[in-house]
Amino acid sequence: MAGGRAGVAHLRGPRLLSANAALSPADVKAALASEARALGFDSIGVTAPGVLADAGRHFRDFLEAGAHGDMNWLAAHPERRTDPRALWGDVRSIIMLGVNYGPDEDPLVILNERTRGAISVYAQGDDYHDLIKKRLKVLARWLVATSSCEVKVFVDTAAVMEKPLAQAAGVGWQGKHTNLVSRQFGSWLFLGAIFTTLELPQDEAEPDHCGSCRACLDICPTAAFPAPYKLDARRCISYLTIENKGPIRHEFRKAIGNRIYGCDDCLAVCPWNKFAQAGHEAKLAARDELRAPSLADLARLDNAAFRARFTKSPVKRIGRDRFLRNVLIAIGNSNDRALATEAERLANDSSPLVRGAAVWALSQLLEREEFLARAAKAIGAEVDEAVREEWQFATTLPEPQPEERR
Ligand code: B12
Ligand code: SF4
Ligand code: SF4
Repeated sequence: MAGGRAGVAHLRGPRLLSANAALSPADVKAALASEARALGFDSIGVTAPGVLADAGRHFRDFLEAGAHGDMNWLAAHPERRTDPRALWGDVRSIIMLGVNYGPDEDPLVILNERTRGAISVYAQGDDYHDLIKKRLKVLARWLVATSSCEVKVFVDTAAVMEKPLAQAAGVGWQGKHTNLVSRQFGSWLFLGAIFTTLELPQDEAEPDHCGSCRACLDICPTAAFPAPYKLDARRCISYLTIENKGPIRHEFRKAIGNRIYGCDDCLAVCPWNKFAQAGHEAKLAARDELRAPSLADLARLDNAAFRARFTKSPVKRIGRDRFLRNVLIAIGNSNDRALATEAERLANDSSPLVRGAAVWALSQLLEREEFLARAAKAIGAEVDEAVREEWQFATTLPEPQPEERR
């Protein structure tokens, strides 16, 4: 997942420990792998900093096409992202690590429960950034103490192309959905990186095992893949529900269904998941209250209740208003007339973002006559231009089919 916080730590070690002076690079690498596994990493591989030539070209094409949308932090410093040596001139080896977060149930089943919200698997437990960063630091300290090198650790938030680096390090391959797929863990690996001044033996890159499969491309609800291996982030529900700060574009609202934070469809459908196992990390495991939360309950969260409910969860990052915007889109897609009461209340919320989404939800749930009467009263009283436009636009929408309503 994406993020904007500083995700880097730099450690400088004491001089070579005499006990380890005789260790060869291959010995250090083997000991590093067992140390990593003891710390709970499920996958590890080593690559060199100069491996991103193709990935760098693709990244620049992605930016030129504007596929990053409003993620300006992703477009900043392309020279660093596409060449780790521009990020840190002393780097000699890159150690890529993976943590399995495989779900213990099929993430697609919840999509049929329209009065409940679907939170993507990665966000149902504690925030992986915190957990993985702590572990990376412990492992990096071990390496510093063992080999008198310098290190920097990264997880997600720095200008590092983690997926192509992990492929070059043999951890998996970038599938047609653009995520890293592992033969052992399927789509469900979080990634982290240790850059070091140490020369370590490199692993072989993992070849592509997608073959003629295109399951992930075909399942995408918003047609976010312009071609295999290419994502237009602006169409991806993960971007729309997490990164996108303003109102969600009308063309995507129906397709979002009940996905209120991220999306797992392309990951979940991958046939390589048949080899996956449920993650073993308790902190990343789904909290019961985040597996299938009721939309009615979520619609009642104020700021304090939102923060309490999502303590330590990645969901907390988007804040209550953006989250309620997502919940209201799901309410609009619920076909449950009873949920119109929640949308009615939120149409008077102090946040224009929430009011605007509530208008759309009402337009989907109320009988047309009732909605038009409600709109006629509300438009004049609304102080925010964007929300007024939501009301006006909603009056032009075709009436939802009555048989679709419960
Ligand atoms: C920006 C970002 C997003 C954006 C954009 C996603 C994207 N695919 O670029 C958004 C918000 C949409 C997003 C969503 C998700 N993200 Co995210 N995200 C990132 C981030 C910060 C940067 C990724 C990046 O550089 N994107 C830019 C594009 C251009 O790079 P790319 O995906 O590698 O693109 C390659 C392909 O397009 C390919 N390519 C392009 N053209 C062509 C042509 C040919 C012929 C070929 C062969 C290849 C090819 O080459 C490009 C370069 O390698 C990384 C962390 C990091 N620092 O790497 C996490 C990361 C990728 N996200 C992650 C996760 C878990 C997710 C979600 C699953 C979360 C969710 N459940 O909602 C979704 C998955 C959506 C998807 N299908 O990708 C994990 C993925 C782990 C893994 N196993 O791969 C990462 C690595 C975070 C982490 N540390 O674990 N994310
Ligand atoms: S995460 Fe969902 S919306 Fe995004 S590309 Fe995958 S299937 Fe499409
Ligand atoms: S679903 Fe098929 S095409 Fe997509 S990543 Fe998995 S194997 Fe590759």
